[in-house]
Amino acid sequence: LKINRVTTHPFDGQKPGTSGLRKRVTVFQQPGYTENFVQATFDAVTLNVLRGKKLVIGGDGRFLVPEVVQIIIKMAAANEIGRVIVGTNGILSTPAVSNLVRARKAQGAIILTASHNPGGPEGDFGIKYNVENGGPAPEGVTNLIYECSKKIQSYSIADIPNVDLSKPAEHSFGSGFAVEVVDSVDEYVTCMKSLFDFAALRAYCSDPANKFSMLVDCMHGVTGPYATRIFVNELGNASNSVMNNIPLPDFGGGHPDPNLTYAAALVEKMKNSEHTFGAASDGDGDRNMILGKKGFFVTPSDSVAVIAANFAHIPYFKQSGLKGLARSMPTSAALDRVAAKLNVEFFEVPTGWKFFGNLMDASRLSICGEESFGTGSDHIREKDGIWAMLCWLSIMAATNSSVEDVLIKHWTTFGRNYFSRYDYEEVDSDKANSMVAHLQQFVANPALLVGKQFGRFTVASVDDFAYTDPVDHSVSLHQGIRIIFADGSRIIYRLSGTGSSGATIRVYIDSFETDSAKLTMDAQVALKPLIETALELSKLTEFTGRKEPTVIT
Ligand code: VG1
Ligand code: CO
Repeated sequence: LKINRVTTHPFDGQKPGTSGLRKRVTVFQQPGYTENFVQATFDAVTLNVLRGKKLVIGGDGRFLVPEVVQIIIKMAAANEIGRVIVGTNGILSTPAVSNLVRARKAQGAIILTASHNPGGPEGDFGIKYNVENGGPAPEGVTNLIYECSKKIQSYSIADIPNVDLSKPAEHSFGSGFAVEVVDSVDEYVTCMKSLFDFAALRAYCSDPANKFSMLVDCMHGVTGPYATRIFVNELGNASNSVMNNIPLPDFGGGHPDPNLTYAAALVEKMKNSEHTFGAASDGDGDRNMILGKKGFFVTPSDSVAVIAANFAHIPYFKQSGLKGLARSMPTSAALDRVAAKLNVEFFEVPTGWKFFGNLMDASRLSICGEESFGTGSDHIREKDGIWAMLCWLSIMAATNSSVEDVLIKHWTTFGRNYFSRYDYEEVDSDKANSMVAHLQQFVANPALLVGKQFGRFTVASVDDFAYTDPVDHSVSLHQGIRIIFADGSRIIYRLSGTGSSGATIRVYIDSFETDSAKLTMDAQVALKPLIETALELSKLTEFTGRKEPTVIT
């Protein structure tokens, strides 16, 4: 192989955030920018981990994926990686990548996605490194990548032609380097079949007596081929059960984020039809939204709690048992109550899927979730949208209940955590930081708030969430400011780590209700007093000039 060593200079800000490096496409298009970050990644991990070994590459089909896959293949060859496993046309969902790493015993993966952020020439792009367990690289690795990016002087790239990724095939380049193009969907379907009873699901979906019909919105993201294969071909649902199922480089101009705002088209269709189950997934297929008849909305915090409470209806957990449960800190405390009832270990981790991996590897965690439409389990090391939909189908089939019935039964048993998140996007960074500084005074001096009464809520504690990993004992500080009330209700403030410009402020409200007369209120109505308190205490409007959030979920 002829290797070219190309002289380069460091770019500022190649620091991976909550989920990899995410920037505007135009930033990645600067000459050398993408190559630098890929080389920094290889510099951080190649010598001890990847040399002569296997690397999985896959992207969500967004603009720039085809070009960047070819660059990474050539750089992998130059950096002495032995084998690259890549999906057809460079396409793999994030959960499919995680599964492939594990199924094929690869040593790492590079995922090309900016998840739910818009794509296209004016949109976002991203590069994320995953490690041997199939999960996002822990902070120790991402910090090392950043350090390498600051010192880089050259990158290495092999002089080989572009590889034909249009169909599964093996391409050998001599000197120990090969590229294996695999079907994007096959291996993932095999995994799902090992977790769920497809025959029982097929029987449920197709029995007219159940009046079952589903609608899944793939939002022109990567899940189209996966959802079509599983829900239509395998489970026998009508071919129009899956919408927007052709992955497009710009997601059809949309914002592939499965929530009530951006998946409004699905919500409308559910309201105006008799579909009994609705779902949507994001650009890279790790997020999901679950809806019932007429668009009945299941919050992600409730979804993970319901799946955990009904674990025995899912063959994989029925066999392996439930090892433990976990949620990210801002996620509502609905899951906590399930863990207490089932008497299993429970963990509260910082935002971002990478914090669940160690617990799963240590066999202490089975099911986990985040309020940001992320649900998953230890079958892989990423959250998994299609898996969550299959869990819901399994629960509906086993209990012969509607989505709404499942939820109401859950709230009646456990009480209900009303939950909402307010996002203020593209806020001037200085303004966002002054608001955080203002809130920090309550952390420094909790006596300013503790004992104070806001309506029916009394402040019990104020802190800045810190986490010590129970497995490797690594410490993550400043993960969000929490105001916790005596009944367990909470207000949380944190800045996003996935935005591509300016700052995004997230305000999370979690309010616990046990009064059986108040279990089916509109969440915004139920939460109004606490939301007003959150805005008042943070002086958000004063600091940022924003009167309304950009998105409410
Ligand atoms: C957001 C969510 C977080 C999620 C992350 C990645 O991060 O809040 O829960 O893990 O996105 O999601 P932040 O730092 O912006 O709040 V995604 O689907 O990459 O895949
Ligand atoms: Co995603």
